[in-house]
Amino acid sequence: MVSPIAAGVVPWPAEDAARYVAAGYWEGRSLPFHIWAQAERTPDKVALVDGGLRLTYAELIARADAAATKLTGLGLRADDRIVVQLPNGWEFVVLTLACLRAGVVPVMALPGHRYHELSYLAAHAEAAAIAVPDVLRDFDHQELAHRLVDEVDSLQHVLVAGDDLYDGSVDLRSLCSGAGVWDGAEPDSRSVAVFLLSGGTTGLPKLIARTHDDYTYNAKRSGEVSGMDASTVYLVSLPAGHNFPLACPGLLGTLLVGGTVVMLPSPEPSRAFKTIAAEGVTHTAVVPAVAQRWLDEYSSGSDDLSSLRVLQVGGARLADEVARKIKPVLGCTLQQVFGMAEGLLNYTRLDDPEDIICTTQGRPMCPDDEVQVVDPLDRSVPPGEPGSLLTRGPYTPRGYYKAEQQNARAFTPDGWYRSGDICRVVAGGNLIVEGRDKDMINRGGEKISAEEVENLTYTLAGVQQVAAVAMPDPRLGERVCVYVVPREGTAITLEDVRHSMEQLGVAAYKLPERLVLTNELPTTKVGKIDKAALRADIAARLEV
Ligand code: OOB
Repeated sequence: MVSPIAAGVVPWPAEDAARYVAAGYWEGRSLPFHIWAQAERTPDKVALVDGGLRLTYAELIARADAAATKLTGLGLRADDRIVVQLPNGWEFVVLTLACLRAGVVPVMALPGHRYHELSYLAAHAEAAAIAVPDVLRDFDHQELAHRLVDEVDSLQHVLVAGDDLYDGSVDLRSLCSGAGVWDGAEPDSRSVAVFLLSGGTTGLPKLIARTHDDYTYNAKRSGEVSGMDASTVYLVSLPAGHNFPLACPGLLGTLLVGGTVVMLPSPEPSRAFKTIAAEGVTHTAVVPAVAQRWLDEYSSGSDDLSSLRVLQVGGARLADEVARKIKPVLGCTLQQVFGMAEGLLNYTRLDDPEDIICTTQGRPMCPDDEVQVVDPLDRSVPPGEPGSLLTRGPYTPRGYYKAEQQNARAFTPDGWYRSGDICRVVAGGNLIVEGRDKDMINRGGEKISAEEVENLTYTLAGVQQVAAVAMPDPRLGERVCVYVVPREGTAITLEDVRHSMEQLGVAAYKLPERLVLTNELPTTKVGKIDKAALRADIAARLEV
């Protein structure tokens, strides 16, 4: 028999897998099996809303089945990969369901990604296809996708959601608009359902292989702790390919319980408020920077937000003062979510005391999530003390895809994932995120690897040494700052660094927003660059 576990995917040890099956977390069916079963129970219910388009469950699965068949017609087979970089819209949902149904694995790229990221992702995943919009915010995604086909050996098809198609592009809207019945095989439940991207502390993002068994549990259990049921109307306004709006519980969790998914291109406040009022949205997910904007811009009486029951906030630390305003201003229950594409999800529960909801980032959703808080030598710290969070569990894979070297660092020999987050465990097992010991910059929920920014900055001839650090920002939490030691006789400006990164086709959110020139970088006792000192330095400069 062919193993369902593709080369390069790190499986859970057999004894753990058996435990997860016995406990009922892994149900042994594919993710689409569960969604299609739900659709058959409520065929006439509205499943998906995008502007004026409303699709019932019957229509949605008929479209996804037809699209799955057409993907097969293009030559795509189970375990083939497709890089998906689509804006929030019905095409994203239909294509994702079609892929899941046919066992074709979507690689969830982010909207901001450009040549630098997409060429790497397509090559690393050996993707056979890429799905993009034609032009979005003045950027020609279709042109870039065709350039990638020329450069990446495995890449053959460009699927385009748009009006203005090049020769050789596949019309994604028409691919996703038919009605059909899929008669292919159901994907194995242990096979990969989606590839998510890691926030990344190394040069380029790593791929996280999430299986049908584990990702179904991820979405279903999240739906339970978020109080989802068939009456749920879930608004997607963060980029849909991110784990949070995709499956925590996100759009997949909503479809698993027979609710309605509403797609919006962005969380821009006035449109989000109008949509919540018009569609009777009950649940949505935002990052802290968006929660803050919603609080600032909502004035009671303008739009009726009374349908909103749960506002999930996660992706970066939510300040306690901001958390306390959510219920009084927006009238809904706050649910803090401390999650990661690597797996572990912590949620405050809807009926937790207000103090827990506003001052902690919640607790693991699964009884078999294992968490440990350790010191730099991996020894457990006393209860209540801060330390580095390690985790294992039924929806936390034991390694990144094809990344042996990084796996040796990011996972312990017995399979614990080193989250890189500094946490404290308080009463009731709730976690408070105090900081992190990974070299990452969290710009309003978008994760940027300091090492990647440094490597890119080193491509400038005048740079002798560089260190990228987070600088505090009132709106986004953090932004990227680079400290540069220039070579003698050269002048380097912020514009030089940004321009050179733009030329390399790097996503705009990673471009440094401040540059500090210096003669030398501080070092620690062991001779490493002292990033803590640099973070303190930039914070002090901003206060002046
Ligand atoms: C979510 O996932 P990723 O993979 O983009 O980022 C994970 C990292 C965590 O390790 C932590 O450093 C940070 O983002 N983070 C938080 C946080 N939620 C995530 N830091 C402090 N407080 C929080 N509430 O960001 C993600 C995935 C699923 C659901 C929600 C968020």
